[in-house]
Amino acid sequence: MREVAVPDIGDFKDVEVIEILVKPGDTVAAEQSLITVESDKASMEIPSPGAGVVKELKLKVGDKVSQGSAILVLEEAGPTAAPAPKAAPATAKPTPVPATPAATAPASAIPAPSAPPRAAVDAASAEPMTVKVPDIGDFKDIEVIEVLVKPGDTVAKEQSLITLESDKATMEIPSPAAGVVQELRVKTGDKVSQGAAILVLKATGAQALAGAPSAAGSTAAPALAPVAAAAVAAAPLPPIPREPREATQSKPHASPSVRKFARELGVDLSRVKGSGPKARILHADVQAFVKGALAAVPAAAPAAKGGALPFNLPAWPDVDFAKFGPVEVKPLTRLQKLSGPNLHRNWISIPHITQFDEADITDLEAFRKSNTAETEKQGFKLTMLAFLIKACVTALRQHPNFNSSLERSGENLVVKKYYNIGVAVDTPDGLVVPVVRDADRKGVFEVARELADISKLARDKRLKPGDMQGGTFSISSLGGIGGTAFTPIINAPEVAILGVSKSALRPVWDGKGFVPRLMLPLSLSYDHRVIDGAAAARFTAYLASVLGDIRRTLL
Ligand code: CAO
Repeated sequence: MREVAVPDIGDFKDVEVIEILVKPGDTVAAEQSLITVESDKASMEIPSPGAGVVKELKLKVGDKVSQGSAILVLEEAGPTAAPAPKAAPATAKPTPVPATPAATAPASAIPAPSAPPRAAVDAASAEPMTVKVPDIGDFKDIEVIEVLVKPGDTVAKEQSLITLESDKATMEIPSPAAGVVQELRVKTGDKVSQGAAILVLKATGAQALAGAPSAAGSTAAPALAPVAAAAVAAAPLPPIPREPREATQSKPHASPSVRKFARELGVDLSRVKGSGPKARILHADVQAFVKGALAAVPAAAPAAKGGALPFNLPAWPDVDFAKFGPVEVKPLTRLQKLSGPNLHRNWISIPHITQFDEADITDLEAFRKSNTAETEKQGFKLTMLAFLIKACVTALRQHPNFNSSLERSGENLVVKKYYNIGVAVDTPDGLVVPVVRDADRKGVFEVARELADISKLARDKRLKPGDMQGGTFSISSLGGIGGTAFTPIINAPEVAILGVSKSALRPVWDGKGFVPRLMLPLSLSYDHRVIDGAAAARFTAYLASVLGDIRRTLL
């Protein structure tokens, strides 16, 4: 029994395990890949130091590992074909090394994530400069699997120029300077070694050269080469393994940046068809996959189309209803056709939770009624909804995350400092959600007047697209119709929506006895990626307290 650990991987620390390629019970051959680790610019597989049976895994996907981190426990199958590593007998070798005398020294070094090898430049040249493959140790004839720039492109310093790949290691070669690509000297499929010209770069300004020591004492020439050379010397490319990929695994074939891109979008690369050489997955393939998946969503909605559903669900049933009785076919309205796919997208892409609560609006209703005569004189109704809008603004101020949007990248929450409340309006053609803008700056009468105006515009089909944009939170009130609770669908990119049902008189215990109180049911749907359950419960409890004592909107 032997514990297999991460080998000497140079300065490569806290690097993420992106795949575990074996499981307990698996029989592995010597040199068979066990895990894949990945930094920003390089990925590599760590092969088994010997043959045997995997007894126990010591890590999981997402763990960060460094040299010496335990990978698994291996029950060895007697003497193996793999030669025992000299320095660390119980350690997986990062990659097998070609049997050349010079190959022994850098065998275990792979690039540090913080300092990937930079492309070398022709030290003697002034602008434009030839960017070359840096010192990549003893490894020769590595295939260029992607050329990431084209003539005319402006590149930033450290921007990846090409991707090189051997059977088990992939790495991107970043630019040593900022500039404009003038000419490419490589193409996909070329085999390159140290010193091979990658492209001709015209550096843009002094900034690109700043901080670089001068080349061989020259003061006039742009001094990029020593920087590149130093970085490369410290971080040679991963050694090249002997085993062909096909012999070991069938994991998707993609460069680190493509893997990262796919992870950001939540794309499972095993479902993406690669269009590159040897079915390699390119950026464009991931993009095409996402576009296809998005396009499939609206197509899946109408039953008549019978199209394929996303997530490999069975196709929508295509039934001849007329076989079972008389039917009438009514075309969907334009509005339904537009809003349906949006509702569907929101429903399947947002993890919805609905929090239910109720507010005691006895006093509020009395206050509303005491003011209705006055607003009616002015020509509009003072509805409960106007008070709800004001109360929501107060709750949103107190709980700002409910007035936010998740950035598309999923990296940031954009919290809005304005309060535009969308209101779902039921029209004969379908649902529309016009927006009451800057509700925080308007009095309840003004909100009520505006509500009357926009609901009329909606029902007369006179809303303009701008009237329905810029919302930060929505309310869907079915209180005038009935029901006790429902689960409204969030109006993306908002993160929450309040559903309101019909208020009713209920017996409420006041400590001494039951008293009749007018209770308003609240149903708050929220995006669980942004808001957790406790926050939602606090929000509705706070909102109920505001509705219970509307003076709180003044605080
Ligand atoms: N509880 C009890 N009664 C309520 C109430 C509540 N929560 N909310 C409103 N009412 C009453 C009103 O007081 C009014 O009574 P009166 O006619 O006696 O004065 C009556 O119900 C009708 O109200 P309303 O609908 O005219 O006014 P509103 O401000 O409450 O709502 C609007 C306006 C535009 C939201 C509403 O007309 C509407 O379209 N609601 C449907 C929204 C919808 O479809 N949501 C679903 C989205 S998800 O598919």
